[in-house]
Amino acid sequence: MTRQIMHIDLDAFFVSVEQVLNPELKGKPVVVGGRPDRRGVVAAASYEARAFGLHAGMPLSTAYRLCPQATFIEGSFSKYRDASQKFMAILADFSPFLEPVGLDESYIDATGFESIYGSIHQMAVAIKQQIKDKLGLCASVGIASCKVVAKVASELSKPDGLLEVAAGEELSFLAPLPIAKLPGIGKKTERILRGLSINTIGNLSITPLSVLKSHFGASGELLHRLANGIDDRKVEPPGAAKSISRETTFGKDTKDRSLLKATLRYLSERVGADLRQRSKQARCITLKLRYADFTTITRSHTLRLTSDTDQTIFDTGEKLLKKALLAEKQAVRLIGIGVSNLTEPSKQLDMLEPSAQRLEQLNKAIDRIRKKYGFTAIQTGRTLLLKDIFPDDKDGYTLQTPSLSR
Ligand code: DCP
Ligand code: CA
Repeated sequence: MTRQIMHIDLDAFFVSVEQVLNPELKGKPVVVGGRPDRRGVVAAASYEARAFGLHAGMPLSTAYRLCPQATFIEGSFSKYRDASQKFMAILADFSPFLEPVGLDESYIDATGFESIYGSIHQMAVAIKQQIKDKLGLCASVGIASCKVVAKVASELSKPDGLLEVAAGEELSFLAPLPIAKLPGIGKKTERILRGLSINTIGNLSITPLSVLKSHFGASGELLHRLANGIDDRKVEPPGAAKSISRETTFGKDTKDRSLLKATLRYLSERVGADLRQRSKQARCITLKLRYADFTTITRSHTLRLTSDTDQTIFDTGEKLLKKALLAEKQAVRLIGIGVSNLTEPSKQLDMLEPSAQRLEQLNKAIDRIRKKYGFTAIQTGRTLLLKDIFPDDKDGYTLQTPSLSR
């Protein structure tokens, strides 16, 4: 099956964050890195500054000589870290299959997401729009069947670009580009390749493997594969999950409290099972609701003591739900529940209480039975209601947004 990999990269990141904070700087040559009379290099240059030849890594003194009218800013990392976290959070709303790279770029494995967004192209448009709306930043997106081609595509599409390389077109897309465009080719590799009259990725793709191996050893093979648009590296979400959530969109917007509660109970059980499988406990529980008019709210509660039981997740979610429903009369389109602020399980005060111990044992027993006989083998009174609404199999109920509701 052909994969659909997306590479998303913010344009002129540090500079763009500064321009959002100080709109007077928009459309002007701006440099983040420091005052021009200081030693140091350009960290980021606006596209207007790049027109004068400025680029990252250039000494500030050279930058000033080429473009004295540019605004030079010291910059502060906390602003960029903050923007980066918000950027990644937006992406995480679109897909859990996310691999952040550095502060301002990320891969998404969007395979199969056509059914949700209409097409991967539309998904990319929606992502760009959210980043623009929520952060005021421009992102460029590349879409292709593998990471390397997606990355080259996003780079080539800049600024504010969107470029899709169709399956089968990888090689013809890469071939005319200069070798420096291939990720992983640094200054030194470029010099050696140019010395061999290998100037384009196409030249590189047809260079015998033996030649590349003799110059670059084992990495010669990787170069050869990447130049041919062959890249089976997976999109790898960062090791430890920071949060676990499940959500689903109803077939029809609803105000039915028992349906809302039953669905919340089911989603809580899925979250709880996942949490226990990862041997984690959560401190923060978040309810998410999207109303008929698409307004989306989240409501969180911080637990006094961390927990991994379905009951605590559901009870907390239910309280948040009750409050939210009192405050808003609209029908509900989507409901979700998540846990965050995850910690390793620890012996807690609560554990000295027999009732808490019983709860923990109960959850363990439920997990064991479900592992053996399937998720719906055990049902609490509340979720039984779902039986008449959703089809179920060994893996649980099939909700409306399958990729998010496992
Ligand atoms: N950065 C840095 N020093 C460098 C390169 C980059 O401090 N030599 C920082 C500043 C950039 C950020 O990392 O804003 C992201 O790097 P990118 O290479 O993605 O460059 P930009 O986002 O600035 O520009 P582009 O639009 O080309 O992605
Ligand atoms: Ca960038």
